[in-house]
Amino acid sequence: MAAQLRAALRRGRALAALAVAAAGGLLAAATLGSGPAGAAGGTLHDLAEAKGRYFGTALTQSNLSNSTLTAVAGAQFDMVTPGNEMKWDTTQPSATTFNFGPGDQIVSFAKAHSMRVRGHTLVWHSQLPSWVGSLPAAQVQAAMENHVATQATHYKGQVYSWDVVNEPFNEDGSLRTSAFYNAMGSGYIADALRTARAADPSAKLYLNDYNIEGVNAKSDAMYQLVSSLKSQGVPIDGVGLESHFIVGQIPSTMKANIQRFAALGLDVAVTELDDRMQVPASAANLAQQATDYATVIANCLAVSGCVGISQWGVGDADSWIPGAFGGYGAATMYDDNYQPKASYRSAVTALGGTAGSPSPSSSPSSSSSPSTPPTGSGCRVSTQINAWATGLTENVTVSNTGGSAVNGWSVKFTLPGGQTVTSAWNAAVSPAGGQVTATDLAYNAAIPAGGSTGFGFNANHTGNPAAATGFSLNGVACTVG
Ligand code: 9MR
Repeated sequence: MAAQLRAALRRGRALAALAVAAAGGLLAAATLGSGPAGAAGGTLHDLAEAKGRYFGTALTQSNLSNSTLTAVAGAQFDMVTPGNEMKWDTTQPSATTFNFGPGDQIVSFAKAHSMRVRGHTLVWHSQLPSWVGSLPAAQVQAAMENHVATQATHYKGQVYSWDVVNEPFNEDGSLRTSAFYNAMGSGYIADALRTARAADPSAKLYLNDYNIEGVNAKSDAMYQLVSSLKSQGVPIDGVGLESHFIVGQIPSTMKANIQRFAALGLDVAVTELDDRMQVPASAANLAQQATDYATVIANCLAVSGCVGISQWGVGDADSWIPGAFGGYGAATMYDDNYQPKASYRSAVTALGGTAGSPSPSSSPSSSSSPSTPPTGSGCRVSTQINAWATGLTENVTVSNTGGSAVNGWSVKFTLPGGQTVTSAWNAAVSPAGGQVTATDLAYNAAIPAGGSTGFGFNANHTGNPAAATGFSLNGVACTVG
């Protein structure tokens, strides 16, 4: 019966099934099962479903060949977001070529495991093939509508939701420049939403962004945008809060923020949850991560319009964090061996289940063993980009937020694909693309505690003029903003 309840819930009849289950006294049964890599007391999806929510993960095509990973994914989660397989660079690599093979594989896995799919993403400035950026402005709208219509039609009836526009805002709440914004102004968002609704009327249509989890300038801008879209009758069903957190930094206003979006009649989803820390992980940070996961889940459960939570990846071994933030990792509920961490057990408890005591195999693995992070370290980076059709200028300001002066620095970062550095100032920059290191020029080697330094470069690009990402200062990951 618990299986029938799960199946019914996954078919989207959550409330009706819940009523039936409660009447039949089955609710308790739904919390008793435990699958691979679970603490005693119920899987994440069983527990979430009993609360009328889903609990999802992100999977990439390469993840599907890791049987340890897929066993945990299939047992614990009931929603899948393709990590990369439904992005424009995969699904329409040239104007006349559509490739839905990789996305279809993720959908097949989801179907085979009775999971639903969050489609991600139709319109995004990133992972956008260069041919789109090279189009004359007058052709961008038709290209965007064709892309949205073709992709949403291909997956019609197979996805629960679409992140129709991904990451439309800058940190200050202004709309981000992109091929779409540049050609069509802010109206590209409503146009994409209308086009998606026409293609797949039953998919929930979302706008999704990061750093909008708490109340701030960026989430205010999202709030104003979705309010305005709703008042104009533009189809919009939900807002996705990516939720890429740093341990100990869950915004205190997250619940209030979810509440204000839900009060507009919108669904809210936590779409890409992770909670990174310096590695090797300290015991204190792993404990804080457990608290953080419980806080996020409680914030969602507190608001009926919060429909579910997805973690970005299954475990620390497949997480995007170490590749993007040098020196950081251990961001998920499963360690490098797909053993549940303290954050998994606290998630179970926050969902109303009973977490067992940690088994020997669920103690921190080698990459997340306790250690003391370097003291006095810390940095914040802000970037400023001026781009044109084939080139860009990027200026980077690095602030030393640690407690002691830096004497001699090297700043590592990742350039988006297709960008090649042609000249630099105030730093030696090499290599010209990919993972890049900028080194001080002796005269600017010192950055006092609380002080900052700046360097910059010119680069060619092939259609993606986005800022560099994954900055670290002397091996310590920097926050951006
Ligand atoms: O997880 C994705 C990673 O494999 C890609 O390299 C990266 C490139 O942009 O995108 C990652 O997923 C992003 C998601 O699509 C949107 N929000 C931020 C996610 C992490 O970068």
